[in-house]
Amino acid sequence: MSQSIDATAVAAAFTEAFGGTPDGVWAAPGRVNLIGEHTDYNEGFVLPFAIDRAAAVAIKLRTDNVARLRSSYGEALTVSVNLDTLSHESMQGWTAYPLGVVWVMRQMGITLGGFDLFLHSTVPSGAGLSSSAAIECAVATAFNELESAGLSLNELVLVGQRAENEVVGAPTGILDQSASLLATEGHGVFLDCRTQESKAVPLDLDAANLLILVVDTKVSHAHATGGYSARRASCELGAEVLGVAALRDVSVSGLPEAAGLLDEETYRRVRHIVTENQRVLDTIAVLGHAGPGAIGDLLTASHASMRDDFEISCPELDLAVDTALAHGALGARMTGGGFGGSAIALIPAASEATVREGVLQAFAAAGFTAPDIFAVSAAPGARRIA
Ligand code: GAF
Repeated sequence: MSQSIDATAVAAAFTEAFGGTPDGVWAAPGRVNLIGEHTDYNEGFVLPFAIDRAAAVAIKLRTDNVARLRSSYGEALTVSVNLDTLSHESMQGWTAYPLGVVWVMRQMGITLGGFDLFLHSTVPSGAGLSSSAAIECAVATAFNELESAGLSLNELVLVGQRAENEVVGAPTGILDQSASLLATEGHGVFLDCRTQESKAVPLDLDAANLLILVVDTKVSHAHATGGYSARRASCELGAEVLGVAALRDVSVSGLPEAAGLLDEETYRRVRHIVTENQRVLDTIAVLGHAGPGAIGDLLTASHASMRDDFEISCPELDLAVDTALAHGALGARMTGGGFGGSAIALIPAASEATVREGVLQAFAAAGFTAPDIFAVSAAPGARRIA
């Protein structure tokens, strides 16, 4: 199946589901986070880029307050809800993402009536590539335009984040929605999560004969439960004990003092965030003066920090990283929230087959499910495509 979104096919699927022609089709990409993991909710720095896999929604406004939703996921079932009686219980499964956005926009006082919506996505779900944020951002972009709501991109980021936090129930930061909405082709998004200031950073892998491979381990993760919120709680505890507003305010030179104030585990969580923030800044500096071929060690150090200090990796992610490095990757790390999902490897383009084969063989030898391995390039952010 092609991973690029065919707007005509999405519009045709809409027509088959609901009849009539949609008012438009909007797409928003998934993302790979190059570096800066779990730093977003600590008001720190991140450097993601959008990938060439996206969620697309075809939408037609209705004259009543009924929303009908259908997707190309699984069975062809239409979910129908009345927006005036929308409750958390009526927003279940994949519909929580589009309806969550609608719920937030209505809470903000934006007049938003009924609609028919068809969703098709090429972002694999549960792979740590922001399939949920892609849906939220496509829907938020669509209604911002359809209802002339006039929200800025940074405001749309917060709409998506609120949908995730308040409706889906995942206590996530702004990394994923920022990548999906602010990305530009061929660039990473260097984002200060405290101020929401962002800068497009050139990521010209082709010119350097490099590429980034994603290894989707197929180990599924969910951030609404378990480890993600526990890590967030550790960070908040660390900030409280250290007397700072957020861990962004602790520098690498402040770590020895922090060690004396925190229990051993909280200290390691804090050390990951503090050193990861510095690695993002170092990556920006190295990209600027030496280019992407020189950032490999920073990526690999980031993985070690997530594996040993933040403890959000898993055997499959570690194997993907170690095997890619053993087969010529310049750097490799898990990407996204962790506990499964995907790793990325920065490799010389000429090594693609070697790295791919090596990882496949290592997974087979370990008895792990075969991973999905594919190259990604820095794609544009959310936009209307028809
Ligand atoms: C997930 C979250 F949604 C992001 O906000 C971010 O915290 C990320 O994990 C870890 O960097 O993707």
